[in-house]
Amino acid sequence: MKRVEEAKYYSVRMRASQNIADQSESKHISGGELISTYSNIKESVNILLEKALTHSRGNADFMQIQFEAIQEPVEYIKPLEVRTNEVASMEAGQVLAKSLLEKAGIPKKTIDKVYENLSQYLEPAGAVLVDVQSGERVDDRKNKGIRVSRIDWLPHHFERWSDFYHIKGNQRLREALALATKVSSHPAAAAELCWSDDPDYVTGYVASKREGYQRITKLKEYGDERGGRIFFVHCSEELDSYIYYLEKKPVFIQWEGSREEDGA
Ligand code: WAQ
Ligand code: MG
Repeated sequence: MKRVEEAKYYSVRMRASQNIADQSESKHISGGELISTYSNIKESVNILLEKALTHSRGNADFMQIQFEAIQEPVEYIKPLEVRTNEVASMEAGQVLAKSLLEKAGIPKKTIDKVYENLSQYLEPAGAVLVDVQSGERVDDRKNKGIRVSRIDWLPHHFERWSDFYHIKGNQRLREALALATKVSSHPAAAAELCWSDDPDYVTGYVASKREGYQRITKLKEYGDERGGRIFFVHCSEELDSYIYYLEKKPVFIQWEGSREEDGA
């Protein structure tokens, strides 16, 4: 008898940037990463192309979209619980973010140290890894940071999830919740702090396995192009294997519905 072939998946990634006049550096415009089947590659490339071509950070001078076959076995995980915290101002949002980080187990002195270095941590096109205990940056990726890749929802699972919770299911939440779920699901993960570098999006979040995905409706002012991601990590765990997991391990977010939906 013929053996059933395991589905083959492809990691599809995009990055787009802009040259800054009179400077050798370039400005990060947009990045994106998803998982596709072979027959969906055209559509996946188009989603990423669309994301980068119509970006509030500006028009790109450079864009790269690539796909590669995934060899590693796929992991399936459930999305973090989501809570939306409404705040009246950016200041109130930042106070809440710090208290949620403390609730997630990050020592206050580590949080303070991160906020002292914040402006430099908001520069990379990826995430910055910080040791929970020392508050020091521990990745060596300088102005690039670590880009989490090979992450997506199973087809239709995000739509079902957002319908069920009556949450306006935007593309941004789709991507951010998937990413935060992957990042937090490893033993080395303690918590994540994030807000967008897009000037027109001010909602951010603090995420951890313990406290879930805590959206905060305002973490910066409209028009501000500074944003980023900070992953608080337990350095007692092997850092290299965590970084490998973030960049290379294929993860699908799977949502099968809640117990109530099943009528249980
Ligand atoms: N891996 C690591 N870092 C990333 C990645 C990635 N795949 N994608 C983005 N970043 C970092 C990078 O430094 C960006 O500058 C920064 O995060 C912000 O990325 O309503 O839209 O894609 O619940 O602009 C969160 C709230 C929105 C969503 C976050 O981030 C909601 C957002 P953006
Ligand atoms: Mg962005």
